[in-house]
Amino acid sequence: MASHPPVEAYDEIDSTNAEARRRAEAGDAGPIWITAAVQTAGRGRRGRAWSTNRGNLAATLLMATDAPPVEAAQISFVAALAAAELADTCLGEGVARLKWPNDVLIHGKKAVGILVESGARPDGRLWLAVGIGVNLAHAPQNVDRPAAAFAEHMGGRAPEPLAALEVLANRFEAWRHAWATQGFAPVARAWTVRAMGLGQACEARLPNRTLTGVAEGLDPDGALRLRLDDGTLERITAGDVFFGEA
Ligand code: BT5
Repeated sequence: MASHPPVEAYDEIDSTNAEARRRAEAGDAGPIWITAAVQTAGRGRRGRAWSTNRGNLAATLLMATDAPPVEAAQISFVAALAAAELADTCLGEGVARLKWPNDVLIHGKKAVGILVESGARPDGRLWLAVGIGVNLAHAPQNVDRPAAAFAEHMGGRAPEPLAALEVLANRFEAWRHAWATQGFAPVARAWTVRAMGLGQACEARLPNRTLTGVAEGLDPDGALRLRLDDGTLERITAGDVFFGEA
């Protein structure tokens, strides 16, 4: 079995991604998993908040890479696959579906969020903070879109966060290895098998505009191919996409 980087566990922290960033900016390249039972300032993408209640998993892998930034961002698909495989062990094969770029949904509701942050290191490499939040035991009620927790769909109790991290970190290591040795293609293939919404009507809310069309699939670099209503093809590299949701 792939052995994963060491784990450092806190009871409470502001945000495991913030801690990874602090360490990276102080010169630490990892690799290390940082986890906390409670986050007081968990963060999502684009300044949004992420809530972590006790019983859920919040973890960030701090690592360094030689890959250029565009390629390095593909690590978020590695994280999504690892989280989906953690879900398989709790919920059964294939229950978890992936939504571009890296949400994990259970029966259409978000159960996992992923936030990748990065920066330049003095040695010219990049540091990456790959943050993964998993609703193992609880789903928050006061969020914009419906959320799910693993426990709601399991016969028994959800795993303890540290036990779940053990599975997640091993699956992450296996996919990171595939990505490092074979490139993005195997990751993209596995992601596509689990993807929701491909071939369906899609609304992409980008920082400065909203586009509608049909989601055709992943480009070789991880961008989402969106066929617009007028027939032209757009590559979506950042933003939020919606498939028949509000
Ligand atoms: C994400 O952002 O989905 C990335 C979340 C990453 C969280 C991990 S936990 C470990 C590490 N440390 C951190 O501080 N962060 C990472 P985004 O796609 O922007 O989604 C955020 C939105 O999801 C919020 O605006 C809420 O509406 C909703 N949300 C917040 N908490 C949630 C939860 N626990 N479950 C489902 N949805 C949630």
